[in-house]
Amino acid sequence: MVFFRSVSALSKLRSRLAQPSSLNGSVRWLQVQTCSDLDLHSQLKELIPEQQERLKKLKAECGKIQLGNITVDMVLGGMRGMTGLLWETSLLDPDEGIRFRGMSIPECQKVLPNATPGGEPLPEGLLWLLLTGKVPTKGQVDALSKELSTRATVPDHVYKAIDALPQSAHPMTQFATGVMALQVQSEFQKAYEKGIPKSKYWEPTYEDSLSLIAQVPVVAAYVYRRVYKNGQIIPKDDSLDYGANFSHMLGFDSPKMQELMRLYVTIHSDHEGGNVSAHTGHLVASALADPYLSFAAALNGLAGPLHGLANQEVLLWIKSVVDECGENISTEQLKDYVWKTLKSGKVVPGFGHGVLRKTDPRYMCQREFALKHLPDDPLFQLVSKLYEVVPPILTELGKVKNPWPNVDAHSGVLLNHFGLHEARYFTVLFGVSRSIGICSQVLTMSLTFFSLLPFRILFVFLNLSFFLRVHLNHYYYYFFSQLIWDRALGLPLERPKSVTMEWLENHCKKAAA
Ligand code: NMX
Ligand code: MLT
Repeated sequence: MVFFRSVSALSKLRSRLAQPSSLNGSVRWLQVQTCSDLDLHSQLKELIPEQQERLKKLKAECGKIQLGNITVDMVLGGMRGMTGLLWETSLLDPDEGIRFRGMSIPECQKVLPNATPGGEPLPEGLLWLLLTGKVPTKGQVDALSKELSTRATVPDHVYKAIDALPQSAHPMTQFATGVMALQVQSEFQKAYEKGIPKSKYWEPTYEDSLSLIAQVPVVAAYVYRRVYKNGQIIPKDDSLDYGANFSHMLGFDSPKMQELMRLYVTIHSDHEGGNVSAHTGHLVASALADPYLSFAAALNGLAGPLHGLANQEVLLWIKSVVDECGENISTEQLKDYVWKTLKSGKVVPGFGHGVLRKTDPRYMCQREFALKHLPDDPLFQLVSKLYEVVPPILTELGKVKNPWPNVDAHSGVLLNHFGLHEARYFTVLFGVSRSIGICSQVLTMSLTFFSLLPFRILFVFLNLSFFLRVHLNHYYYYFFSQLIWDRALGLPLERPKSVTMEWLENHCKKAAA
């Protein structure tokens, strides 16, 4: 059965490859195709040393090549435009938006396995893609779902740590506290204390990362039910995939909400390495802090209103528009409201970006979801109106580099439509999603898929149980996880140079002389 599903997924992929793409000529399609068609075992043998040697070669041959000039503006302007980080899992283009391992969001929607035909991608599939650079089969994704659900048991002390906070504490504070409490189980920390050699760092890092990804939805759902549903906790359902199970634990079992959650987690997972949360996670991990410590730090950055908290701010702001002007607000009234916000010294939440210079494709795919599932929702219609009204006003302001909407401009009204009305909770959903991207950068088990396929086929013919296949997956993840990115390549402590204003003034005087 798994074999046939694998074949059908591969032929689905091949037929996609045959279709004309707006991105013809791009190497990423070639990579996907090449890996599918080559002899798997020999490809594996080739790829292992290649991947391990790649960084060494890059350093040896290109180490002294310049990447650009650093200007005083860049130092004073939050390092905008300064290339200074290595981040393998995704890359952001200012005009096209994010690509996960080279694939745009529409491409991921087409080729990643889904729960229902033509439905949204399963986040486990994206996790596989981020980790390996390969499109997984449905069978592999199902096995990964099982793997994650077997790891999703949260120790009691975590709930107690959260319960020690007032119920009124911000959900992000409660969530980050829960993640910090999870750290007690860190395999990396234990192994380091026992003196594990550097060459083996990847093993406990992998262990921690998968457990963390598996457990954050449980912690997040606990926070939601504690704060908003009188502490009535809904246990996980091991028959469900990652997104559907998260939705279930929150208390939402409608198929459309499950689909929304799958899409939500997928698109919020990763946004290259320089955004505040990813960069923070990477920086903290560079000190050899374990994945729990690193991810908790990332969450604290995500909780800022210019970053992840913007999704909360957007829905609250939209509701303030409705409270003041009603749902049937005219375009002129809406313009006035936007100007009023700006004149009071606030930003218009959900618009603008540090890198993007066009509408965020994550906004666009949420818009498409809304057009398909909730076209008549009054708040969606207001969001659509804002798309017409806000960009010209921000442009008129003169200083905003990107007047277009970002991911946060849309997510709240979708959640609100399906009953998740509590805006203060929204950033927690963003946080759960980002565990996938941040941990994937720490892990790179590029070759697992190919290593497994011959064994899978053999086992299907031998009719061995699903249980056994899951455990073999586990074994092979371990075996090939020597490619854990940050650890296996020994990326160093991150420590850029800082200077004072006096230093800059003196430097500029000398440069002008
Ligand atoms: N409303 C009002 N003013 C804005 C906006 C906006 N949406 N976006 C940028 N500006 C202002 C910005 O505050 C700055 O003003 P000043 O010089 O007086 O300090 C000026 O325009 C230039 O900023 P940019 O270079 O265009 O943007 P920057 O890269 O500094 O900041 C954001 C990017 C995302 C922080 C900024 O656009 C913003 O505050 N947007 C609203 C908050 C938001 O939606 N954040 C979510 C981003 C996505 N995410 O999930 O993280
Ligand atoms: C993100 O998803 O992290 C945000 O869009 C912010 C960014 O990329 O800087």
